[in-house]
Amino acid sequence: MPKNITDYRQHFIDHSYAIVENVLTTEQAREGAAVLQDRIRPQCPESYAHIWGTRRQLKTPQHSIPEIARWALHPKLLLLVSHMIDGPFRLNTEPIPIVTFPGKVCGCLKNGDWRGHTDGFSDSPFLGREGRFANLWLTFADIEPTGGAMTVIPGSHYWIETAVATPQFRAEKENNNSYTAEENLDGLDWNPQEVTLQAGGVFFYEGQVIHSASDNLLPQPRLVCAYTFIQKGEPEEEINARQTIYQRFNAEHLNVMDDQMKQLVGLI
Ligand SMILES: O=C(O)CCC(=O)C(=O)O
Repeated sequence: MPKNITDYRQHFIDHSYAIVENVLTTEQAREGAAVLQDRIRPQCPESYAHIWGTRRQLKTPQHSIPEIARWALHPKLLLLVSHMIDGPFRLNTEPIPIVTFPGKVCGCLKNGDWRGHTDGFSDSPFLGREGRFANLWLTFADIEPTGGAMTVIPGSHYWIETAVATPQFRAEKENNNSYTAEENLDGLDWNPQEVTLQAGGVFFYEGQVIHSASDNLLPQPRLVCAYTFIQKGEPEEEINARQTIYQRFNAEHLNVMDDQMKQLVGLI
């Protein structure tokens, strides 16, 4: 990983993910970890797993953890976002706290059965979208190999962009958006990498990259929160965005936000 803060964006452009360590202090990460573990427990009804086995994420915006969401205001984190997004930006959706308990999720590299997906398909080229958003994941505990890390195929966002231009490929993957080592994915370097990092670090990723969560073979849970930032639009677009804020954020959370947080989400 590059050392210079401005180089993270280039790493992200080339590989579709970037890791930045030491954003929160160890103490801050520990505080966040305690809150997350208190609020998300196996089977707790405020969270769901869907097809993700032991990985549970809070049902947002019905639920929220304001103390965790508030890390979005951390000065180091905002500085990073300011290098990833051109011009003014705001936090766009209720942050999603996630706990991956030990167990099966989506296969793992060690067992050779990991499978990836993309978050749908974008109709605009990555290099045109880049600089307008930042999907940032903050970790409150070390993410070690085989510990439920997000796993990505670096650079595969460009391969996907080319591949989905073929209508047959697009139709197939819209029907079953899954990618495995056994498939004949012509020209794709199948080289999945676990996104491992220490407590207090963040990583960015782009939804068009082939990625997924993975099984957690370790005894400790993976503790993360996903934050989505986007570039601010023209004044009229921002006024329109304000009208939909209650669909994107938890209502009780909006009611207890201080002015700094209200500004970050675009409420004032
Ligand atoms: O939890 C993770 O690391 C990955 C989740 C994922 O694949 C997604 O949000 O699309």
